[in-house]
Amino acid sequence: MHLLRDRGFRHATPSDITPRAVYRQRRQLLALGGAAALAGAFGTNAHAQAARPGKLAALPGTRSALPGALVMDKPTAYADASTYNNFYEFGTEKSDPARHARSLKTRPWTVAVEGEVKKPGTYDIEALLKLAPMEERIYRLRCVEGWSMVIPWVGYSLAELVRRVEPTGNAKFVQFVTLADRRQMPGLASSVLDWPYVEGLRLDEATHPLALLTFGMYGEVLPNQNGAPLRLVVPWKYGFKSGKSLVKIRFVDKQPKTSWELAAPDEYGFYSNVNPQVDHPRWSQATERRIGEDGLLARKRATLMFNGYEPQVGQLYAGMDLRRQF
Ligand SMILES: Nc1nc2c(c(=O)[nH]1)N[C@H]1C(S)=C(S)[C@@H](COP(=O)(O)O)O[C@H]1N2
Ligand SMILES: [Mo]
Repeated sequence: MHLLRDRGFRHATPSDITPRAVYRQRRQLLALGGAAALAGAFGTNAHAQAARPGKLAALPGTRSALPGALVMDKPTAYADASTYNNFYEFGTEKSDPARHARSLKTRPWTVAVEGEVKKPGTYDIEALLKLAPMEERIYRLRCVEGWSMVIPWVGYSLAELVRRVEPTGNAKFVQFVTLADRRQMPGLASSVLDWPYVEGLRLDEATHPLALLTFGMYGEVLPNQNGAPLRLVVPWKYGFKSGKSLVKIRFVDKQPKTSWELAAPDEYGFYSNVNPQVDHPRWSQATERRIGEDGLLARKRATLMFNGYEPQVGQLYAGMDLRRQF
């Protein structure tokens, strides 16, 4: 029995998602005209793309030199990455966050660091922006629902912050707590998840250099619907591990519960590593649709172990039974 169903909600399945993506693709083609669309489909790669959308404040980052940090796949169009979102605090439809997050107040903003650290405290967003040099990292992000995007994020390794707060020997896990404000977030009226949205990582996952504390995308500050003013991006895990609009980071000795585990423990485990060999109980995880590629060529991509980051992160899970610890 699925708790999500008890809550009157079932996470979207890949078959629910495709028609919307096809519709979006058609609309884009109409808007762009054939020639421009062809150039978009075949003419660029990740390293050629430089133009920023010009909608929000610039937030440049130096191209990352970290192995695996710049995937060569063509980046998803900004228009898609900023309008096809999961951010349940603003509603469960993909179009809800772009519509309802507009009014989210991202200043003033602080992040509390608590628990097993020698330097707990409250960090202001302006201080966090200056804590380490900003890098641009082009990551795949794959949602557990079976779609993926390629996004040029701007931020720095979460490890930079972790190092400065000095975890004690008891810190084994990190819990991430995101904003839950009923006055600003209409989705909190729904019981689809327990609020606030909480996520977690093992300390060694949190300090892996690919785990990105993220402040921007496409050379600008994050749009609210993508998790402004700061979020996590953990590229080798399903998208829901990447909590948006963080307000608290807590270092703990025991594995913390996460919102998705609490909602449906048989569907969502703590680790949630992208794994084409471990299906979701209601659908296969072997393939994925890249948003923006649907429709025209109707190409399905094979999902890669650890979302393609196996050379960098595989060692973290050596000796684990990833079917049991999914
Ligand atoms: N606070 C919060 N963070 C969240 C979510 C959410 O509902 N609330 N959804 C997650 C899911 S399911 C995905 S796939 C990614 C989507 O990030 P994007 O919209 O920037 O692509 O955000 C994750 N972070
Ligand atoms: Mo997701």
